[in-house]
Amino acid sequence: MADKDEPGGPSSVVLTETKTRTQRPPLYKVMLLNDDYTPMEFVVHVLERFFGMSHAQAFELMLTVHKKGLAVVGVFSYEVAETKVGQVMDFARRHQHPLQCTMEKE
Ligand code: TYC
Repeated sequence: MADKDEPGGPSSVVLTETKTRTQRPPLYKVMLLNDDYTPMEFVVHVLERFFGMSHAQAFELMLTVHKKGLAVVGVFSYEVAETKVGQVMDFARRHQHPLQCTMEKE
């Protein structure tokens, strides 16, 4: 009974289709929120220190947050975004400023 192989039986051939779709890791926007109390120079310093911006870039972005209420200050992997948010919140708290930094999936 060699001709009576059932599909999926011992001598059937299984063809596996491999879809090569590249999985990009999700990215997260890190945002700074405006408030009425944190000094402008402190925010500029935060942007220089934790986001590697020049003084001019940092000053411009600080003004954007000041005028618009919030701005994206960088886009990172989950782990890096979480670290940046933690560093900024910690630094602001230690200096007793109410500066808020949050992250959101892009
Ligand atoms: N609005 C603040 C002030 O006038 C400055 C400021 C800018 C605070 C950006 C927070 O994320 C911020 N002193």
